[in-house]
Amino acid sequence: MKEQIKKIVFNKYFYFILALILFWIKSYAAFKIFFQPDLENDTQGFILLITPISTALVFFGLSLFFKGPAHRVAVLVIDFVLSFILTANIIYHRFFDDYITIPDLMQFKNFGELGGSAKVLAEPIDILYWADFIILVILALVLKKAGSGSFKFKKRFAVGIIAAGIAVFFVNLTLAEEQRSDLLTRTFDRAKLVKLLGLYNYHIYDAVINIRTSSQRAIADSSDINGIKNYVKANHVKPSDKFFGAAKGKNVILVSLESTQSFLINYKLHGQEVTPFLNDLVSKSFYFDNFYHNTGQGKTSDAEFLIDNSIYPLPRGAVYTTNAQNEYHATPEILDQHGYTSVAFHGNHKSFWNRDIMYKTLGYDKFYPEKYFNITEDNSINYGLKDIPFFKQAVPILKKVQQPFYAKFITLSNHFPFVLDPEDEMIEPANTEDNVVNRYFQTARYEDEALRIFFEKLKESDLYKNSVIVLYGDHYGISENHNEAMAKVIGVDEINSYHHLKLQRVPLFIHIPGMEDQAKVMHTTSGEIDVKPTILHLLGIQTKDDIAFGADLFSPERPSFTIQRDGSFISGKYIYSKKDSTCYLQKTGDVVGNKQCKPLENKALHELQLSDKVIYGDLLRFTDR
Ligand code: GP9
Ligand code: MN
Repeated sequence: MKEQIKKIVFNKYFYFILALILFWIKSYAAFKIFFQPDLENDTQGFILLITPISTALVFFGLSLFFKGPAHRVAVLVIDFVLSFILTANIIYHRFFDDYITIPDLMQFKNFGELGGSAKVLAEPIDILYWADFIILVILALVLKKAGSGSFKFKKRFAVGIIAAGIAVFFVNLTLAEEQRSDLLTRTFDRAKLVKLLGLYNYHIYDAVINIRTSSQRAIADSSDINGIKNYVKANHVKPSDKFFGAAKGKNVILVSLESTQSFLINYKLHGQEVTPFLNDLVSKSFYFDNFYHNTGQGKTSDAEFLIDNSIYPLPRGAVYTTNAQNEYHATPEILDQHGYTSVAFHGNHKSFWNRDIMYKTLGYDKFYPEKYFNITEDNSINYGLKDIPFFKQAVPILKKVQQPFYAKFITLSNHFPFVLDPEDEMIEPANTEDNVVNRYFQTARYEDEALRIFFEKLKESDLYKNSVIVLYGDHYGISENHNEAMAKVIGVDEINSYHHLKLQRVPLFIHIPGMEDQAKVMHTTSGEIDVKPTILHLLGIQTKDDIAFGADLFSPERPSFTIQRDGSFISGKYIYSKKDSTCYLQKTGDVVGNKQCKPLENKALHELQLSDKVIYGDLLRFTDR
């Protein structure tokens, strides 16, 4: 018996296989016991089981290129590094409820500080995450003492093991993409990335993104900003005399209306209004009915980026995740110089869209994500806290924020797939063939009710009359996949690219208590890109030296024009679809020769290129404050 055990232990493959198995068990246990990601289905459970395997095969596979005892040393080094990464994340997660990112590591200027807090946060149980390493060290010493001789592995075997690891990774990736399409291009949430790719693959991904971002940054230099400055200056429009400073010193309350498109406003379903509160608000506000989103893959976060910076988000990926270390000159930072406090509220996890990090970069003083709210099974659905309890719980916090403030509220309930609990249904679903579209009206109706309650709560204190309230739809809610039903909804035979672009309109309300008598529906063609200079001008802050691509919505000089992230554009006269290269008359939808759209098409492309250059090159670091 003893001989048999000895034979197994002395087998040259034994140490390697043991390391693999122990590492796998440990990594899986760490997730099950410590990180506890919320698994929505069996596939996600299966993904969790296989993610450590790809890492183990690829990394431990490298040790197979070493001969004899050196192979065991290589296994130990690899296991040490992987265990270190795991424990570091566990300790970090204990405090931050998040995973480590590379820029995060860079921020700890001296490692002493890091070591200090790690000591406080480490717990005795963490030693268990080193159990495999300890076993492997002991075994290596025993084997050494027993004089296990020299051996080597076939190169083919080593390569085969690494290839198998890569194959498992691709299986993992395919399953992950099935769970969440565009996971890698759009990034979303670290918690989601780790859940679907595993901790180690996530770190590799994070490293690749960071290397790409910093190399783009490295090739830029200070002269690159000059052309952009000139362009922006040439396009700057003077603020309107009437509105400049009209809301000086007031608080700004910004509400991001999830997936809310303009066609909902004044729409009647089964003879009922879908958005009765907003419809009424139209008559008390400056309401922009030709206002478009300019977002790309970063959706809500792209909209937030546009609103605060008046710079376009990126053609692929979410600027909130790829370029959160850049220098910006966002509204919160500018308002800080005028004595404002900036805060943001959102009933979802803080790392979604990398908000926790990006908000600091943009100059928000405080972020109130999920953990500041009382969220239960009953008051949450889909992505998080329902809009009504969200506003109800947020207003008391807002009341304590030092005034004047710039406060952003990000709603959630009207999010795909538009699900509601029965008690929140306030209108019957629509009756198209498409249930997504049918339910959309119901979640929008619920959101409208939440806004009514929000205003009611604000009116209970002085906050209401001391604030300017800006409500904007963040991006479309109904994608092209639902064109058939949407054709019925908007009453056309078929949705062509003209209708599609018109459907990219989202509502914008600028509600200034005390100025209701001047309420007006404004028809200027515009977009999220224009909000920053508009707000700053209302507060009486000049923007002529700002690198901003938008133009004040109240300025009589502003051109009626806005761009879509794919290079399509909408102007007072034309609509151009980049996708099928068609030029339409804006008012009628009649197709006209492409020549007529060409000059503005070129302008749109040029403007997008300049804007992208600002972000890729991190060019705002070369401007003065
Ligand atoms: C998530 C929420 C939704 O926190 O903002 O983001 P979206 O999917 O609309 O971009
Ligand atoms: Mn959104």
